[in-house]
Amino acid sequence: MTEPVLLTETRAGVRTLTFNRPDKLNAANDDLLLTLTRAVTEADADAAVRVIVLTGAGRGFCAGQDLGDVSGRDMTFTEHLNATYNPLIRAIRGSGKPVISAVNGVAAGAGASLALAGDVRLWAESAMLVEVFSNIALIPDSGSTWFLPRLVGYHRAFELMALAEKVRAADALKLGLCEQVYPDETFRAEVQAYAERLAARPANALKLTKQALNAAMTSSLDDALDLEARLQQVAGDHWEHEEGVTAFKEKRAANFQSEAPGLS
Ligand code: T3D
Repeated sequence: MTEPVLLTETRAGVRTLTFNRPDKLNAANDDLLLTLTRAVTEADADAAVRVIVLTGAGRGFCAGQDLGDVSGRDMTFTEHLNATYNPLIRAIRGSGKPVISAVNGVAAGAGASLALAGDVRLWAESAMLVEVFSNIALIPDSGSTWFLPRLVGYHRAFELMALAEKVRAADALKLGLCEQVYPDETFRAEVQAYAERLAARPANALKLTKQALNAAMTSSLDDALDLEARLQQVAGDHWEHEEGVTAFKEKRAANFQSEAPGLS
């Protein structure tokens, strides 16, 4: 029996999607890309899921496009990106739920883009990111040209891309490519614990926060202020807000886990 390209597990509101082609450091073939995009979209629509985690099986996170899968392909590069990687990156960034890129090992090429695409990036100590595209004379894709300069500035991004320099965990933390680095031995448990902390937060408020932040990445201050004012009304009208204020007054922890009737 052939192994599934993607493993799915849900625990305590956390849906973990594990790329499962470990012999190739989880290099992406079309099956993985399309299955993953579907899985992110399904997780987004599933009320039982509050946080989505993307990670890799074995020692790699994702080595980018499976280079064994390209020759004889019946699509141009543009068609292929528009049919596979781009819908995936849009599904991740457009999800109303926090997405964690849990980078357990090497993240190369489009795998580096996936490592950067999460709302939260958690790395194992042995993880490494490489914008490897120029080694095969391609340009960075799957959002890397958008994510990386916003994190490290144009010039550092260009250098990392042009020289395909490897960024290891300690440097990634300094450069702002990840939020936390955990020991390899405890990495998966730490990711689950972090994800459960996020899952306990107010889901509607986080969805709106993500919407506002994503819009602000490309908007003027004026537009950001207008959008905040609109979305704050949506947050303020939601039961989560009432629960948060009541809990504060009653000096207890807020419970944002209820049925969440207003969530859509
Ligand atoms: O639409 C389009 O097609 C355009 C989209 C492009 C998106 C992209 O991602 S382009 C970039 C494609 N990715 C690469 O070029 C990365 C190639 N891999 C590497 O440079 C290195 O493998 C790594 C730096 C990622 C890791 O190096 P290392 O030394 O830790 O591992 P390794 O020994 O090179 O790899 C282990 C195995 O994984 C090996 O197989 P083997 O020899 O044990 O049978 C290797 O061939 C395989 N592997 C690694 N990356 C890929 C791969 N197999 C197929 N495709 C890969 N991308």
